[in-house]
Amino acid sequence: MTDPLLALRPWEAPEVTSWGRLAMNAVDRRAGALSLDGDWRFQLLPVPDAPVGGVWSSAYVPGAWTMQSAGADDPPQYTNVRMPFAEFPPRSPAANPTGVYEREVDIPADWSGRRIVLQVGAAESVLLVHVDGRPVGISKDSHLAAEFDLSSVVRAGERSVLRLTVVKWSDASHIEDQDQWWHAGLTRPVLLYATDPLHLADVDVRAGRDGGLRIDCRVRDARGALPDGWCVSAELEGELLTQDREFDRVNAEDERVSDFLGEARIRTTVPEVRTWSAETPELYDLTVRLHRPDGTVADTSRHRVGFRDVEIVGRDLLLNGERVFVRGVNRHDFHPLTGRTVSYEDMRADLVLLKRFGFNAIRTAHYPNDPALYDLADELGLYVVDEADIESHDHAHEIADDPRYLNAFVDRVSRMVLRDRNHPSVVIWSLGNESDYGAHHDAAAGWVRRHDPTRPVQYEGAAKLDWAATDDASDIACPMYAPIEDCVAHALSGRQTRPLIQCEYSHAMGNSNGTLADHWAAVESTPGLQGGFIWEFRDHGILQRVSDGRPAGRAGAGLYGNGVTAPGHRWAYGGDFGETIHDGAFIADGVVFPDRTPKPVLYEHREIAAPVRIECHRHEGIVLGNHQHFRGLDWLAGEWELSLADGRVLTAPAELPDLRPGETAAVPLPFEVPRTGGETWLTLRVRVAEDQPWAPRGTEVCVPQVRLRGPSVSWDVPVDGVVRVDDDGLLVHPLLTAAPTLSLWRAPTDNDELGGIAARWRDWGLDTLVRKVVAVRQDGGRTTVDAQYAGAAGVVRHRQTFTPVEGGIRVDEEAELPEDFHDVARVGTVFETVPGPDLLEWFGQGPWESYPDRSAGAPVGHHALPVDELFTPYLRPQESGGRHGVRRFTLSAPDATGLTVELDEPRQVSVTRFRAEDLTAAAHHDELVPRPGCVVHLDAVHRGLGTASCGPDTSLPYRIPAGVHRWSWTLRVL
Ligand code: IPT
Repeated sequence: MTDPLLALRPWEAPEVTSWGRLAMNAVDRRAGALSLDGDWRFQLLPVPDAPVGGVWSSAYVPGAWTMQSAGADDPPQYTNVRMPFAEFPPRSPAANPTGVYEREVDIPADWSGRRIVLQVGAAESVLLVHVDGRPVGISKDSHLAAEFDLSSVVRAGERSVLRLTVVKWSDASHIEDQDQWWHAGLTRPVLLYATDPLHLADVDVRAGRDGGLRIDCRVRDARGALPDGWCVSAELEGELLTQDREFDRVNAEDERVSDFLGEARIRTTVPEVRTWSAETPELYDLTVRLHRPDGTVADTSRHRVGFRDVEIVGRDLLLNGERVFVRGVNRHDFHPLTGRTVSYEDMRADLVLLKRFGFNAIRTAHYPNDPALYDLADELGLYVVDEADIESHDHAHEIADDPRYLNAFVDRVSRMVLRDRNHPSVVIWSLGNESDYGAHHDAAAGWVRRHDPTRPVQYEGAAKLDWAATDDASDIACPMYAPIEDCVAHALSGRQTRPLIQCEYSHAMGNSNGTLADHWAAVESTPGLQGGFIWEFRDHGILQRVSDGRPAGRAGAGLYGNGVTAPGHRWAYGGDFGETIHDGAFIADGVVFPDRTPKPVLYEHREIAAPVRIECHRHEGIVLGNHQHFRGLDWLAGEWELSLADGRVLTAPAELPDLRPGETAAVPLPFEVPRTGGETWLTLRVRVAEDQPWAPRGTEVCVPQVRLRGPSVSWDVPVDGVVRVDDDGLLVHPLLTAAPTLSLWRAPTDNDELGGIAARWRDWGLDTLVRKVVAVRQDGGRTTVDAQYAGAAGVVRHRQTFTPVEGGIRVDEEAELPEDFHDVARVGTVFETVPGPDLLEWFGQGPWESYPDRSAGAPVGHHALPVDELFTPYLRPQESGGRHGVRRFTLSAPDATGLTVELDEPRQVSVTRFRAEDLTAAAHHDELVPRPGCVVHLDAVHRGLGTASCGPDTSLPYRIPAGVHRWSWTLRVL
């Protein structure tokens, strides 16, 4: 006999979103639940209706089988927009891996007479539930839990066989076409719980900044009509609130309420309430109890309540009446060992890191994240844009108005709202991502607006048609990757009708995020702009064993740290599991590496978001400002640091003034600024003064800096000496294995490649320039070498003049780029040193990597790092390791031999073990072989990074014009 669930063929029936599934609710069921996590019997079938009966292996729950040995025949696959199969919606491919999970469950004897519920945390993408061979239910919606009432199919004290069948591809896959790895399995915990037949069916808590608290409960009795005399009580921080005994009257007077549905309402006002915000995540413990007519407790639900208001006034989004800046990031549930399954500890670590780097908001791109994430956001203080699991990208237009999918859209949005509405962190509902705009969105927005008028709703696809519209499915204009100039123009146009907060901006793929500081300068100075969400949090590199190409697995062998993998492993991206349809390294576009090592951009972001800033005013001296929205500065401590060019560094404790948000004050410096010592910088190191939930005391929060004095020019006086060049006009020097030559090329960044810029450079022949010496002249001690560098697009003239100076050689360089070379990667010098030097010390910006358009977070100072730690191991090797604004540097070996270079002006410098061609040739970090010496670049100019892999290219001020470029440097032996 055909199984009725299979007979429905629910994997090709978009109208079927569930069967036998309980309504979503926000009742907390963790206490007393029976976890079913662990190893389950497992079979991977080729198609959903293949007979079960082969050999069982085992699979771990929660987990995706694509990441486990049981799923060796069905590895992960990465596609962005395109579907991994050719079938049109609602069809799925004939080959459709289907995982059958099975295990025995012993139903506790003391559950007799109780209502027994199965909760499946997440199943990707269609779930069929059977108990002892009997059909129980169906669910879709891969990132929300599904609950089924098992009371009639299991018996307390007896053993049952629970089978969860998960079909990988379905009609639902077409609306789960997010830019991420395709996985399949039971990716969140599975549990069983029991309640009294008389139970809380839902609890809805609303708490405002005026202390107003509103609790609405739905009550049901599984036996039928509700008994007379039940009531609900609530306890806030140990204090009992009014019990609602009004239900009978409500039932009697309100014809809409039947004997079968009880509604209890509790209203109170908490005096002198401590309000919740991302800066002040004040939470109150709330326990809601349902009492039987005899007063005993039938059901309990615990919540943590944050009192806060979200509202849109005019074109501003206000949190507790304040126009807050949204410093957000897009976050997927991702882990390099387990794929879509994330642990509480991992989520906490994600959020703690975000807080430490100045973020205050998360968009749960592009589906409701694991439930624990919202608890953590409440507790640590992060605003959440909660996004429904809808992205129909590849077939967006067909689906947005296909009536067969209407139910699925409303189902997914409403279930998310019903799950998450009690979280103070959730401030905005999002209808999904990249799904065109159709009637389904209006239907879903209508449901949300009616059901939860306390929060705005947003949908990028609706608002993009006209940012100034007032009648679509979005209360916020939330574009993606809009040039900041367009946002400013809109805010100044007089047409702005609603907040403008980019749902995605500044694409963090590889070495990227150029002009973040310029972007924020515009946001902070333009009323109407409030920020946005960087794309994205984490590189989705899966830890892969190179030997057999399989995911390394849960145990974590092969993790190393600092962003790189242990030998024999690599970070896999699209194509690395043998997929023929894939989108390569586009999956690696986070501000942290797969192992959560911060990328340099995070320091940039931290500084841009600094709660404390300093300025140097001619009359007032140093002025300090509190740039928070809600807090004073008492949770912070400071230390002044004065860096002089002559190498002196003075430090002194800083007294942070008592400033309210938005206030500034002049502050005295606790030391005299020396009159000598050259260029002088004042840095305020700001640290956490008392332990915060996200940072122990002493954690650095920001390092604002001002320049107190400019450089005093000291340039070398020529002395008699000898400079040797060979027949090709190349400098001969005992410490250099490759003489200084002109460099116009860099190993293309992901932005350079995907933005088409590298292709242009290759067309011009920048990567294969041929050098030819034209003339070598001696003039006194001075040697001038004229050379030409020929590429397909023309010839670059280059002159080097070598002058012996006290203890070394001064090199003056000049390059003339013809008009056709108007936008190159860099204009500068490259040379290579002998093996030995392994430490770089420099006076300039640092200590982390910085580039011309990403240098706001790297203060000027005296920095030192081992050469091997200067390089940033972006997943696909590319230009990296640069330091901006370098005035001089020393490269030394352990025996103190080495060289020092003094630059004429602050310049872009990089010291690595790799030539640009080494980086260009490698696809993964593990393929790189470090050279024994150092490859040193000194650039007169270096093209900014921009964000062209998705979004605007490097902005004009950071591009390199044609014409003449001049730079000078002095090389000395230590
Ligand atoms: C945008 C997507 O929303 C996001 O999921 C991701 O793919 C991002 O781009 C790029 O990494 S959509 C893009 C077509 C603008």
